[in-house]
Order: sequence, then C-alpha cells, then structure tokens
Amino acid sequence: MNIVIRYLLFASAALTLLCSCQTGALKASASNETVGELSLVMHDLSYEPAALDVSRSGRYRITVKNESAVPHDVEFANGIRIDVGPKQSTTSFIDVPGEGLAYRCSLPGHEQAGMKGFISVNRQTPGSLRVHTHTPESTIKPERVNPEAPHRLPGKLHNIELVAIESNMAVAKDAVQNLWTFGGHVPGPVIRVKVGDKVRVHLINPSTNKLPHSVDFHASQVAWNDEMTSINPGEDKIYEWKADYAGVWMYHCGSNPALHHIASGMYGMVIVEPAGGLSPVDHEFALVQSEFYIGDQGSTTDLNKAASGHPSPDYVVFNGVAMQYKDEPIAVKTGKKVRIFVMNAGPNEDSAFHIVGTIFNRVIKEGMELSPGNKGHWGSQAVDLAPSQGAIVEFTTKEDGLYPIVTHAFNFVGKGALGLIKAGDGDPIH
Ligand SMILES: [Cu+2]
Repeated sequence: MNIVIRYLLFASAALTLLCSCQTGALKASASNETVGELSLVMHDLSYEPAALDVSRSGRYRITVKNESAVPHDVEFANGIRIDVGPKQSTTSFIDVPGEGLAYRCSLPGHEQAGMKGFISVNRQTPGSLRVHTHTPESTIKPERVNPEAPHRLPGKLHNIELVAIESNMAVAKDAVQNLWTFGGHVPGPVIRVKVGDKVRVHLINPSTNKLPHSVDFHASQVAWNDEMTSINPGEDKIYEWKADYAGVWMYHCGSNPALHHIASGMYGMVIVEPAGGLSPVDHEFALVQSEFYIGDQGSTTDLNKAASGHPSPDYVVFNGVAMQYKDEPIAVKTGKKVRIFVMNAGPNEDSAFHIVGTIFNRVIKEGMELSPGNKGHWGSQAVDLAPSQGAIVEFTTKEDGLYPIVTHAFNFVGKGALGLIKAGDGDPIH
C-alpha cells in the first residue's frame, strides 16, 4: 500500500515545470516556486490519505494517482480541479493557504461516499470541511408516469437499448434532484417478455454523463463480474440473457456505491410471462415502489441518509413521483378484472402493497401462487415485498368509487406512497 505523503521541504528555485495535467480546470500560476511535495492516491471511492498536514502554507507540487478503474477528480476549495483517468497519474501545483484547504471529488455522489479530505497547516483543524458548490433553484415540475403495463414484446429475441441519463428531475412538487436513470425516467422502461426469450441489452453511458454505470438484471443468470461490470462515460456494452424463469423482476444499476445509484433512480421492472402467456384481463398496470432520500435542491440524493441503519426516507413513491396517482387517479371499469405488476425497488424499506376496498383473488409472488377458485376460497389483503421483490396481484372493484393504493406501512402513506384507483365515475352514490 502506497501511503505516500512525501513532504519534502525545499525552498526552491524554479524547478520542475513538469505538469502532465490534462485538465482545463487548472489555472496557470505566476510562479512555480514550491515549498514541498504532496501525493494523493485515489481508490474506488476514497482518497489515501484522507487528511494531509503540512508545516507551512505555500505552493506545493502534488502528484495524484488514480488506482481505481473509473475516472475521478480532486477539486480544491479554491476552485482548482485535477481530473485523473483510470489507472493514470497527474502532477500539478496547488496553493495551500494558512487556514488549510479542503478537497473532494466533484463527481456526483463521490464526496458523500467518502471522497473528501483536508490539507491542514500545522494541524490546525478546519472550521468546515465542506467544499461548497452553488446549485441554482430549479423550476422543473413532476411528470406523471403512465401506469399502464406495456404489451409483451413480440418475437423471441429482443434488442433493447438502455441509455444511462443523469438529469435534474422532480420527485415531488417541490423536490428536484439530480437523478440517474435508465432512459431519462424513473423507473426505467418496463421490459416484458416470456420464458424462453433472449434479451440483448445494449447499455450506453453517454460521454455527457459524469459517472460510471452498469445494469444487473435479476431475471438473468450470468456472472456478476462479466455482464454487470461498470462502464465509464463514453462507453457501451452488450448484456445478453435468457429469460429462464417467469416472474416480476428488478433490474438496477450496481455501480459503486450501488445504494446511491439505486436511491437515485436507476431501477426498473422486467416481466417474464410463462411460455404460454398470462390469462387475459381487462386492465393491466405496472407500479414500482421506491424511496427518495433528498439532498440539496437540484443536487444529488443524500447517500448518508440512505445508508443509515434506520433510514427515514423523505419520500416513498409509486413510479418515481410522490402522490402522482392521488392527484390524477388510475381509471378502471367497475366489475372488471384488474392486474397489477408490482415491484419494490427499495433500496431499503419493505412494502405492504394493499389496495383499500379490494381483495386480491390472485397473487403470484416470487414464484408462489394463490389462484382464484382455490378449494378453501382463500384471498389476500396485502403483499409483502422486501427490496427487489415483485408480484402480480389481481382483483375486481365491486362498485363505482375510489380505491386507495398504499403501502400498509402507513408512515409512508403521507410521504407519497398513496395513489387512487377510480372505478367508473368515482362516485359510489347514485
Ligand atoms: Cu448507475
């Protein structure tokens, strides 16, 4: 392990103009007189060391080595940033003031994940370690996600393009976050196939993104360190899998830290029908439950909140936006068969999926089935879904009216996990 803070004091005359820096963010300085040398090593999501101490202020020559497989940078509180590609090394100069200098990785989420530190002068403790960035208020409004389940894809081989998109989106009326998505929406597209089909996914990470991304299909049986590896901005890859088992499956980004990539919106649903297909019904919907841990307005979601042993989400939502189906209910016809594909993306909390005023007469959850017309006339009131689990539920609305969709973990209903099914005209009194 290379714990290198070589800190050589040499009052220097103009030596080493070598600057193999590759960043436009670096500013040229009037003089390259240095008072010492510093070294910093970048690992997956950390710096080594996380704290540096020097005995005097002044200009230092700094070597930054990135030992990880993904790009990182080190951004100092004075605005100077050094970008270092995977397995590369860069040398530059940095002015350390008497009060010390904070540094961090400016890539979204990396500071929260631990990529931050401080250069102190004579062990003076900093007042604040935070490198502040200004994020403008956003006027982005939530967009309603169509809850209807798509039809099954025709044919037996499906070519699917999945583009990782990082953009600011509203998760509730007043909460805009820099979300990471598959295809620009949360959740990502519903992929619906049948047992025996082949799915060839072309994962694209555009060069305009800042982070590595990946995808993990729970419906597939492949090696984690092959298909699921991360790709950097500007790269793409093919992830091919066969639908061996029927179910409602999760897919998600697994790039480090996977918790943050999931908490930021990188998940979606795969429906694999039995080879013979599902029985016809009158309405089909797809709902994904998930949590948001809100960071500063317009900034990334809060990894520290999400990583808590007792997490307290700010929002729990169906299909990416708090309360969207309460504000605009999902319409069905009274007395008709309704099927919902439901999946809990988490990342942390369980779901107790329930629709007030109905009884599920069919539940297929994680390979186990409750069928209508069973001998004991058994029914089901709520489906428990741990993070990543999925189910199919079926029911009928008996009369015109409103039927709330909730997780029966009721502390979350006020946090956005509330929708409405509107049967007929929504009015039970005629
Ligand atoms: Cu990702």
